Amino acid sequence: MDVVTLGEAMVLFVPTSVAPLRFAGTFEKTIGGAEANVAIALARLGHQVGWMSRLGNDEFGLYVRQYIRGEGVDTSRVFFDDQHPTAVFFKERQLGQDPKIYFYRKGSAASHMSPGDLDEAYLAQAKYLHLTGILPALSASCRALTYQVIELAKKRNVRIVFDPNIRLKLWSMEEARPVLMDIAAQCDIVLPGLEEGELLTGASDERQIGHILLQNGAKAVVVKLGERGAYYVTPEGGEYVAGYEVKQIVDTVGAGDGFAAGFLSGLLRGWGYREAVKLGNRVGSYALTVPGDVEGYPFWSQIDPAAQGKTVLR
Ligand code: KDG
Repeated sequence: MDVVTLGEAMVLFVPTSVAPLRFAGTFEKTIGGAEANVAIALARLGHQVGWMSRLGNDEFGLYVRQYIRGEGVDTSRVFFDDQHPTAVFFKERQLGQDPKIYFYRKGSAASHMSPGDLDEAYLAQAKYLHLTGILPALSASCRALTYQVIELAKKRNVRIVFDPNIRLKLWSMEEARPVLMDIAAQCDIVLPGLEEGELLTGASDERQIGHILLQNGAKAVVVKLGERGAYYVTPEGGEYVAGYEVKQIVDTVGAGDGFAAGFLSGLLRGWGYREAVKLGNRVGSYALTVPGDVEGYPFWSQIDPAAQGKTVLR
């Protein structure tokens, strides 16, 4: 297993029209959820990846598992919960800007995950654990689960990559900051967006953010800068890596997850940070071209045309 991740996936309804949600009559049904997005993008890039979670024992839960399993992600550690439902969320499309997001996830099956859901042996086979700041925001038991998985990953020498993914619809910044900084301190690589880095550290530019998060305990920090690309820094020094131009941006939701997948894919291929960040920028840019989260993520044959025809699925 290359990467194991854990978190909530939801059914996502994307209206077919650009209008306030109250006037939207038809929707496309798909899925979203940061960690599942990363798992799907990694599988398309050719990696062995496992997604751990809980879903409601309902039609939506079966749909979400089928979708993610159909992408080639291992779902053998996904449990079905008879008591609590699968979460859903909606995008409200807006002309020329990002959609508004509406979650219906309070009390969901995934929010009832707890440390008892973890399979240490399963985690231990992975090279990387991918974590986001959404999981600890879901509930107290999910927060306990986050700390537990970090402890187990460290014990079993699984490197941890952490995307803070601050979701202020789930908790306040006052509540989030100490928890996310504490988690960031225990992870190997931290991947904040610029605005997230500012909210977390109080610093106002990527260099300061990188410096503070290294001081806090990370071994490497990559600050995502949108169309400017990304800035990465390790104790050896930092560098800017240019982004990819996208002519028509449809929706930026899911781009950070694409970045995490591309970056991890580069590291798994044995590349240095510069090349890994470049691949992260590239995979993230594909996500900008579609209204859903995951439909745009590229297959490896799109990244490396030489791979075309050599592999059936990816
Ligand atoms: O990164 C994309 C996610 O934000 C989206 O799919 C929904 O997981 C989600 C969340 O909790 O914000």
